[in-house]
Amino acid sequence: MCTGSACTAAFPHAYVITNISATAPNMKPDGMPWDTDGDGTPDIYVDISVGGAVVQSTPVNPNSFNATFAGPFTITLTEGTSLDLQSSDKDDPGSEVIYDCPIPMVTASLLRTRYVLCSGVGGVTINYTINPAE
Ligand SMILES: [Ca+2]
Ligand SMILES: [Ca+2]
Repeated sequence: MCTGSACTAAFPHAYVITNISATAPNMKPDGMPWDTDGDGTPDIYVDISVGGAVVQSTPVNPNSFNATFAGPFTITLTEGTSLDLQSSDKDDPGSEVIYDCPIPMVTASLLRTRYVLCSGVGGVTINYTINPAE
C-alpha cells in the first residue's frame, strides 16, 4: 500500500479497527429473551480474534440491542490469517454468543475496502472500519 510517496508491504502490519457497530435480534435463536431481567435486552460486547485467538475485546454495552464501540482497537495481521469479530451477551457468569463475522483469510484487496459489513437472520449485524495504523 502507498501513503503519499511511500509504499510498504501490506503484511505483516498493524491495523486499527474503529467504529464497531453491533446489533442483536430481539430474541435468542430459541425464541427466549437474551436476559430474564428488565426488558430482555442483551449486554453486548465484541471479541476480536486473529488466527483463532482473541486479541482484543470491547467494553460491555449494557441493556441494549445496539452497541457502538469507537475504539481504536489495534491488531497485527499477516497475509492469509483469519480475522473474526464475534458479538456476545455478557452474563454473570458466562456469556451467550449473538453473532459471528468471520473473515477466514485476510487479503490485501479486502483490506483496501476499509469497511466490513456482516448481517444475518433477524437483522443481526456487525460492521466496522479497518485501516492501516499510522
Ligand atoms: Ca443472557
Ligand atoms: Ca446479559
